Amino acid sequence: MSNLSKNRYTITSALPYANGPLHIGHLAGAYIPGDIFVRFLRLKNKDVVYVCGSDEHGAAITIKAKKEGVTPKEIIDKYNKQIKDSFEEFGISFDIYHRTSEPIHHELSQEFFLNLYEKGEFIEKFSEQYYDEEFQQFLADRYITGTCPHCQSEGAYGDQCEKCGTSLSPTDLINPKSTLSGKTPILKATKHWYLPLDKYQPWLEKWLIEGKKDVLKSNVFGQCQSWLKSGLQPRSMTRDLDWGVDVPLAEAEGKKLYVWLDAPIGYISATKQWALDTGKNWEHYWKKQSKEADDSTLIHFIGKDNIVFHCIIFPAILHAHGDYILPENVPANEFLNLEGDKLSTSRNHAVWLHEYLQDFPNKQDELRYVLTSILPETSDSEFTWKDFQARVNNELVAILGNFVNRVMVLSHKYFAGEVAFGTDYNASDIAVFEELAKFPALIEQSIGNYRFREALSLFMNAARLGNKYLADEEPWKLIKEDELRVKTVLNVATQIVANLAILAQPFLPKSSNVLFEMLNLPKQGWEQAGKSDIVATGHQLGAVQLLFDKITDEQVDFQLQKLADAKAKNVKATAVAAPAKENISFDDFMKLDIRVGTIIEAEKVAKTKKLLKLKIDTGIDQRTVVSGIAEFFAPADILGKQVSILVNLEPREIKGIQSQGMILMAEDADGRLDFVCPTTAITAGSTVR
Ligand code: B3M
Ligand code: ZN
Repeated sequence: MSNLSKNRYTITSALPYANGPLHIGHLAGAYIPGDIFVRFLRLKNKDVVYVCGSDEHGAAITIKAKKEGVTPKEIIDKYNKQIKDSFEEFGISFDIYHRTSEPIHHELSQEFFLNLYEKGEFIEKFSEQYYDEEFQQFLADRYITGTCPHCQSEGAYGDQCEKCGTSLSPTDLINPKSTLSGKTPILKATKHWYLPLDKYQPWLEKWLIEGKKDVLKSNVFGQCQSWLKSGLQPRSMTRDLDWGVDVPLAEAEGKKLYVWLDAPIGYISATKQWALDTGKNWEHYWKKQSKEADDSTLIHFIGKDNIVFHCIIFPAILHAHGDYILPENVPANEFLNLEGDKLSTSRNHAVWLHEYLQDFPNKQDELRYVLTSILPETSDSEFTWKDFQARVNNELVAILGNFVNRVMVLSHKYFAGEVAFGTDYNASDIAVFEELAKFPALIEQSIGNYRFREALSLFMNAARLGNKYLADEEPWKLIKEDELRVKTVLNVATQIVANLAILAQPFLPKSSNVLFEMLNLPKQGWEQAGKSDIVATGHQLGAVQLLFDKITDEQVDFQLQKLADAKAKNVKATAVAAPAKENISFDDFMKLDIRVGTIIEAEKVAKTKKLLKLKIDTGIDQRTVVSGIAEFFAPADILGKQVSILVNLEPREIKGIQSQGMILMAEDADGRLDFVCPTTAITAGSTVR
């Protein structure tokens, strides 16, 4: 069952937060699938608009701004540009890449809110919420951290514990702290407008569970089912924040719309702007049409963390509004992993698109190809650089590139690039044409069902068919005795190249362009695909160009080293931030008797790597201490050094030596040790507090 029977399509890919660069996980989640689908629809001459843009509101933006010490506006301007450039480079063919900070978007979001408000859809509720007195700000979502009530781990956020995955609200947190001031917040009453998702639950069950059981991918359907099963709760559509779309009510001064209310409306405002720019009617793509006219088909491409917003919350909003079409499908992907580990922005475990483009300029299609081959369509999948290399070298170079190159080079060598006469097709030629003719429908079927990996492998099978044909016919051997047959073989092979040029368009847009250039043909639509007479006899081919070249071992090693460096750096950074221990009383602290002492003797403890035996003048006495610092300090270098020593630690026997006390050492993330010592000479026996 292919769902490509409609005439008009509204296609969206998730609006990325403009708070950081994109990585391969983003491409594999929402953008490559969306782009393949849209390119295919265009080839089929459908009326399609493909919209996206930056999501420029919410705590994701303001927290990043605070971290970098700049304004939110500077953050969104910087990353909007970077993200937009990356999309362009990879040929993600949006009709518009918009921004939710644009006035047209603020207006439309407010209109939506007011529409629901005037219908009385919202529940207005006062509730006690955490408030940072120093920053005079309510603490929504990620502005508050504390201990998770479920798994007891520190650093859970006000909306979610990332350790155990439980979704939380700020008042669930134990020992809550403001991420702004670090202080314990107070509770303060505030008013918010809630969307009664519980009220829409019966409608959602009918629309989603009954209506979309056979439409949604199973990973998507499963998530929806479990959300509905646990029962929907009213969800606040407003926030106490100073960044976002103003709530358009006099009594809501200083409040903003919840980012997940305004962001999906961004799809619509982007379409509006596109329509203004191109003289189209945006309502055809979003609003329910009259009985006679066809509704547009709305499809959201997203990653799996956005499923609830696109399958439940946004549809509920559209439904409550009433004038809008609902999504036909939400073909969300699962997650892409990298070299055996989750992709992570905070740990810098990622392949960043802007860095890839620097390291591999002109290899955009190669990454598109590999990511499409491993799209996490039904379960998580994994990118590794070795696999990237293997797929590029063994598939793109050795099969597709090799076939095209041979056809082109031989045609130029034997016939000066002319598709010479030769249509005296024999049985094997006809068999090849018959095979070739099957691909367009098969690929269409796969794309129509969001099986892009399958579609791509079908495309490669078409290239394999060509490669095999040429290897079987061996025109380079025939040329001496049967030039006419060679003409025919190269004619057949050239028709296959032309087919590949057409079939490649959804997947490998740059390479497809190069193929058409080499063929010296204008771009062809899908209706030409499968034919055996695309290139006319006597046609003059263009110059030979290289389609792909190999990825070297050095390139792979360089990328692996980069990931290893990031990991090493990250280990250090996170270890430094080890959480504080539990509080102790002042009396407890005063029990420690720490003095300044002087090292007067030092020697290695035999048969150990780490231990030094020290004699310390503590001002009280001279005593022996065994200390595990031998890897960092040579005995001769520390004689006379003043150190801090805990003198009332119970004596312990270490390697047969009575150790009377402990030298205080600082230890960094790598386990490197250094003394905690006075910076000027001070009398031995002075107390340390
Ligand atoms: N910006 C979340 C994300 O980037 C969010 C998507 C909005 S889609 C309307 O994952
Ligand atoms: Zn937890």
